Amino acid sequence: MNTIVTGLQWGDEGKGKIVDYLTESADVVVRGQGGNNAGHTVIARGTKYILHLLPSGILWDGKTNVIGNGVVLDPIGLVAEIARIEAQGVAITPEKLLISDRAHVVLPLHKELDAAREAALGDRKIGTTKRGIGPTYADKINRCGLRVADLLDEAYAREMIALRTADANEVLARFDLPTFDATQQADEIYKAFERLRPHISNTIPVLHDAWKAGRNILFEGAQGTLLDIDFGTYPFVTSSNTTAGGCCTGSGLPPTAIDQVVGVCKAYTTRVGGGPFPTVDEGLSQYLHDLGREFGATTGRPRGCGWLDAVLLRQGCMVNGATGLAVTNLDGLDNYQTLQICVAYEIDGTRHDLAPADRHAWDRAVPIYEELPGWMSDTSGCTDYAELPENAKAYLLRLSELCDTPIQFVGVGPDRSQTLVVS
Ligand code: 2SA
Ligand code: GDP
Ligand code: MG
Repeated sequence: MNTIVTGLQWGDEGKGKIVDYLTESADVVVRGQGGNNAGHTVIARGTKYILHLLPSGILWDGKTNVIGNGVVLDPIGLVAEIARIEAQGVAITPEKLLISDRAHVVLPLHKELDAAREAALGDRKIGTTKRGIGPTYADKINRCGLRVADLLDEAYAREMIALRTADANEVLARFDLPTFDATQQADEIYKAFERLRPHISNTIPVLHDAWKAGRNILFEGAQGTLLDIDFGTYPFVTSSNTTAGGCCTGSGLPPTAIDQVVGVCKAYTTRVGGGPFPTVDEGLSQYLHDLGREFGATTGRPRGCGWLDAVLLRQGCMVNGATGLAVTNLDGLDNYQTLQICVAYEIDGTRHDLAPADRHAWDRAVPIYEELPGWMSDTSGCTDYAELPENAKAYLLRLSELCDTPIQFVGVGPDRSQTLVVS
């Protein structure tokens, strides 16, 4: 069974936890897009791990973890992450972690360009994680990027880094920002690369062979559908295809190999960074922040919170081909008297069941809400779907109807054991 786990909202849906749960029966865990802008929180055996580039399967023994070609890889960031996770007692060996030789490399200058561009945008900034994601994907598409395979030929890679640095310095100088020294930058990259070198390989046959041998492959999506470069709230998106298709192009495993797509969403909605968020609710944000919840795993930024938006989820299920929903953080709503679900938008007097493409229409989108009664009881101790309060089940059922997708998992707490299997 080959499975894609994809986020249906603006990221941070709890994918890390669902992937970790599914990893038990997986042989291979793959990241196919994004970079260390992702932050996946996994609580396993009582220990909290925050993963950025490492696939969640790294926390298990005997699993193969692949960083695919579609990922943008910051060697310095990855080495720091490996050191941090190893310090938590997890060994990261070349057998456990494979890095595609086709992945693109994030250089320090990409991070600086990311920050410079954000500063230049002023009020219209995207709210990026400043991890250099956009500039690195831009170089990839512009065909001037550096790939991991290039690093294997040091003389050539140093030449490329020098060219790229000269280009970037021109831009940075325009913003009166510090420029880079190409040699120093290449030295930093190579210092980190030595730790990664034993992990580099052509990962395409590894995945193909695993598929043909009937081993279970699990794809760990990063960010979410609404941050997808094509299907998200453009331009307030990340620079990769975060939807299910991106897992195939980002790994080399074809669409015919995929058996199921699990769409992960929270029982409410959150977003960090700029851009539209029709169902945002100040009261709900305050309530969840007061509970110590909803702060970014990578940057610690408080996430804006709002009501469940079925317009966005419906579209997310369509473009991902979700075969099941994993609804996390149900426990976050335990003590709310009355809950709302946005079932459609009204834009200029017309009802819309799907999200608009026109970026200005978002500003005029007024949510049409359906009100449902809360359950006013603690769900975090539930160990079986049947134990959930009736109103909680009714809330989930309504969500499932609105998206025309069955509920497969429900999350009632951050721990691995707090995942209820529905079907
Ligand atoms: P970028 O850095 O170019 O990918 O930013 C572009 C947009 O994508 C959003 N984005 C994210 N949104 C939620 N979570 C993300 N990762 C971290 C986490 C967030 C954190 O998983 O907790 O710690 O702040 C993530 N990564 C990118 C970003 O906010 C921009 O809207
Ligand atoms: P990801 O980027 O989609 O993997 O999600 P993050 O790890 O960035 O954010 C999800 C947050 O919700 C983390 O703090 C998780 O520990 C937490 N979490 C996940 N599922 C649940 C759940 O069902 N209940 C609660 N209370 N927390 C959860
Ligand atoms: Mg996250």
